[in-house]
Amino acid sequence: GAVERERTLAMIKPDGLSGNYTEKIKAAILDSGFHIVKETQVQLDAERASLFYAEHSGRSFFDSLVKYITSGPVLAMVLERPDAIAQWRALIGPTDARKAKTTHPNSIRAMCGLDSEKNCVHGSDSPESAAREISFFFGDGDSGCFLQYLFHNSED
Ligand code: DGI
Repeated sequence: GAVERERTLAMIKPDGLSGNYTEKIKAAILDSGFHIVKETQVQLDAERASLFYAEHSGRSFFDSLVKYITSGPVLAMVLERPDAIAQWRALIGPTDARKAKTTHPNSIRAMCGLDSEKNCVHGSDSPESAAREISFFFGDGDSGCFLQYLFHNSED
């Protein structure tokens, strides 16, 4: 029978974008059988970044993480294929890009990441976080919190 398709949220972080890795990363995505269903390039501010990484608030690296992720634009993408969440996590490799370079040399983080913070890409880690993170960037229809936020602010 047909394997059920699944969606995940991928994000190219500021160092990935500024290092001109976007085309290489997209080629790896398509070569691995994902479809890029939606994409949007946005500049997060500290408030939005803190919401996105809310589960890490209180960690020692939280302020540094927010600073990094707001240091330039990010490219958020909805990827689709069977088992997309696990397959995208496998393709990006471990959180620490230094480890990725030794244990997962063909991973995206090995290609363009630097360390455990500047690791150039994000991937949802569960169906629940995929749903939340897709909604964060793209909303349900026109009701995405990010779009609403932009719209709201543009009216001020
Ligand atoms: O899902 P991952 O991105 O692989 O990793 P995660 O959910 O544990 O952490 C989310 C992000 O937080 C990660 O991409 C970079 C940052 N981070 C995680 N662990 C550390 C970290 N940043 C620093 N500076 N040090 C850490 O130990």
